[in-house]
Amino acid sequence: MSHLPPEEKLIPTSCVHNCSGRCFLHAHVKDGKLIRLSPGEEGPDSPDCPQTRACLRGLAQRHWLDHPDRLQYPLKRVGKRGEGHFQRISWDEAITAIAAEMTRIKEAYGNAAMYLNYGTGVYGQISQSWIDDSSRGALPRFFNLFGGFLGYYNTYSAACYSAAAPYTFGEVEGQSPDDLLNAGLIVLFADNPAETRMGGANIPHYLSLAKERGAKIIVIDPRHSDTAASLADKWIPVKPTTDNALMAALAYVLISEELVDQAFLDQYCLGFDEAHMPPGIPAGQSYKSYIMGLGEDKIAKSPAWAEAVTGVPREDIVSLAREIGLTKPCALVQGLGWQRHAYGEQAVRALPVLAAMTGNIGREGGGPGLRPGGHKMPMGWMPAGTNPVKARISCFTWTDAIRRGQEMTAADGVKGAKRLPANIKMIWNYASNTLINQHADINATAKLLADERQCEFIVLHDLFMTPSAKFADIVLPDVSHFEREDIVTFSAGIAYAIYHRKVREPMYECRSVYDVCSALAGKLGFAEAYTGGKTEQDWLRECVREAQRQDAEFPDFEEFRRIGIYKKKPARPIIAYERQIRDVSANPFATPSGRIEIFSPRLWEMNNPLIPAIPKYLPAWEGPDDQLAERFPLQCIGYHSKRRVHSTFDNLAVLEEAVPQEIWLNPGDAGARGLQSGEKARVFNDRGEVVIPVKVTPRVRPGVVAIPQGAWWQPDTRGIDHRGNINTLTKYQPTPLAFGNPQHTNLVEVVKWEGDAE
Ligand SMILES: Nc1nc2c(c(=O)[nH]1)N[C@H]1C(S)=C(S)[C@@H](COP(=O)(O)OP(=O)(O)OC[C@H]3O[C@@H](n4cnc5c(=O)[nH]c(N)nc54)[C@H](O)[C@@H]3O)O[C@H]1N2
Ligand SMILES: Nc1nc2c(c(=O)[nH]1)N[C@H]1C(S)=C(S)[C@@H](COP(=O)(O)OP(=O)(O)OC[C@H]3O[C@@H](n4cnc5c(=O)[nH]c(N)nc54)[C@H](O)[C@@H]3O)O[C@H]1N2
Ligand code: SF4
Ligand SMILES: [Mo]
Repeated sequence: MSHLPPEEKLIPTSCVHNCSGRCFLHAHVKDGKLIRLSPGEEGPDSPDCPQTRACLRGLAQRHWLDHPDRLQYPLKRVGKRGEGHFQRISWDEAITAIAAEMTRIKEAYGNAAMYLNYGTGVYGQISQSWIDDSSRGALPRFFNLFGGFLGYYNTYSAACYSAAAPYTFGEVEGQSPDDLLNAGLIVLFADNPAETRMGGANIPHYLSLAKERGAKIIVIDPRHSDTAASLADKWIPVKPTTDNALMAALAYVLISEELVDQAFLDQYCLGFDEAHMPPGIPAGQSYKSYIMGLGEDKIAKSPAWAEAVTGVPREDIVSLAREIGLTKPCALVQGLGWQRHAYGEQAVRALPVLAAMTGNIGREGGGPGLRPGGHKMPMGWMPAGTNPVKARISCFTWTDAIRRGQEMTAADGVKGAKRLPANIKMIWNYASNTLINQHADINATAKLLADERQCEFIVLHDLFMTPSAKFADIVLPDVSHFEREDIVTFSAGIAYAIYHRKVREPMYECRSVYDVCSALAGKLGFAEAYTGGKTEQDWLRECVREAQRQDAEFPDFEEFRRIGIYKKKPARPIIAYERQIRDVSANPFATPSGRIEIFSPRLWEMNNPLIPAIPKYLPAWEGPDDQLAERFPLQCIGYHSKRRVHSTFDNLAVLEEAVPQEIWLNPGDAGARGLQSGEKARVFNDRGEVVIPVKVTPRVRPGVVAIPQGAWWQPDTRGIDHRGNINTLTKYQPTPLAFGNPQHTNLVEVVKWEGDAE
């Protein structure tokens, strides 16, 4: 940077929040102080090797790093849990107290009573907070050496997706987004990458290029999302939870108008029609029978039928089906929004059927109807060893595991053990606001956590006094990722790795997760086993050695650390299931039948009408046709907004100026309630109430309201939330197959807020 003042130093670093981006940044440092962040300089931009280009949040985060509310020293709770009263303690006191409680809980209940809560605040090969695979990272390493912990599978992101997609395909593969450039038509279902995949090298980049090349883009979403607004030729506003009815009608039109690639279905798929069913299944169970009204329900899934369910006019359904059937190739892409719903498993498996019916699987410019995949970047991890506790829960069910863990079995999603050996008695909550803010039904969670006899000890490690932190017994101040070193990788149209260097010394008394775990290991007598005498940088050297082992061109450690970013331009896009489609007998799908299982015999054997063997439309609890709609007539969905990364940055005023927290309400629904933009509304159901400003807009379909998820819960003395946290309204009811979080499925009523009577 030639225009850089001589006293300013540029340090390559990265933005690493859980927004599905990883953007290269340069930190401008003067006299040891961070004065500015700018997009990292990383060579020329080109369509096939785009620059990473940080978004508004990434560039604004200096105000977050230097926020006056940063946690500065360890805190101990005084008063009742959840009241939010704390007292300063020293690190020595904190480590001593945690070690003593951990020892007590281990002796009284065993290691399976200690839960590491789901959290996505930190990515990195050492400090990663999301510990799904417990064989990596500093925190699980510590707990494994202490005798193990209750782990989780699943994510709050993609629970239904990860559980359901393998029943269709065996192994799940995604087409890489650089292949979108080969598509003639792109249909995005419940996908809003313009907000959820920001950053220059991400999916919107490829969507824009595809559009430039003449591809048509259609968005299916109850909201006119930023993606619909900025990239789409057409928006189809469907009622939430009804996409399966829409897709069934699309299949109906494809069949009726003979737009089906029968040869593809015959060769690669199981269960599309009665002639291709597994042995021993009674007649009428194939997908085609279900669609044409020859199945159990005897209902033809015609566009007229679907119009009544979905709210999408029948002629729009017919023309969408024709476009999908006639445009070759066509990329059908799913987001994760429709699977964070009641029966979220069903939509996940239905879109691949349309991709198969139109012969788009394994083809350039087409795809399997799944999420996009990405080019991989090899990288080592700080090894965590193995967890002696084998029991795991679906991450959404941790509140159940506090209440009644020992009753929980496979029927509640427990894996690795017949039943849980213990109720959860201790939670370590690292870089997570899921303890309160991000989990469903906040009022119920708050009540549960307030009872100190149930979960006896909660440690929380964060940068801020979040709504979750208020429920901790010990709060530890972490360094930010600008105050330590780590490596992150990114995988989309291109793959890359970023070394984020320490930009400045740790602030206040903040300490990193490795540092905290090393101190605790020392207290508990296994420091040497934990650290192996290594610093964080020593571990990172090993990570890079592993990358070099897998990729001969990967730079050596010093070089990588100096330049900060290593990008890999792929030779060609990833075409999902290309091998299988080329020769399915030599390369069968990883399903029991070796085919794409439209009908899944494994699901059939479960014999559960809520987990059908073929993807079906199942009317949702708290869906548009639930009786509860008489009292709470509006469907309330959440979404991931550009304003925040989940709850991260909610406390950043400059971002609130850019995108205020408000509920979207259709003009018809607003008019009926006498509400205008800028006024405040009460939004409520039997679980809770929020007060939030209204945005009256045709960008959300009638009968639906939308609140961006992630606002910091701010209850008054009556429990009414004044910040607009949607989890005040969401329901705790795990989905049937995945035991996932249906946090977008809620019925509410909205009325004008008449002021605070308190
Ligand atoms: N209603 C509803 N709820 C949802 C969702 C939804 O769509 N609707 N989405 C769900 C999804 S997909 C997810 S992934 C979860 C996400 O939920 P969480 O994983 O809890 O994500 P955040 O709310 O961003 O919380 C991350 C925390 O990490 C902290 N943090 C940031 N940087 C650091 C650091 O360097 N060190 C430490 N120690 N802490 C740090 C932040 O301050 C913040 O408190 O939410 C889920 N909840
Ligand atoms: N800016 C930003 N980016 C993020 C995140 C963030 O918090 N902020 N979080 C990241 C994480 S961890 C995740 S998991 C992903 C989440 O990615 P997604 O789950 O894909 O994001 P959502 O916004 O929940 O849902 C996508 C779209 O689905 C729509 N939708 C909701 N219900 C339905 C439905 O029933 N049918 C249809 N057709 N559409 C529906 C929503 O209106 C929304 O526009 O985003 C990632 N990216
Ligand atoms: S897209 Fe994500 S990683 Fe990139 S700058 Fe924005 S918040 Fe940071
Ligand atoms: Mo997520």
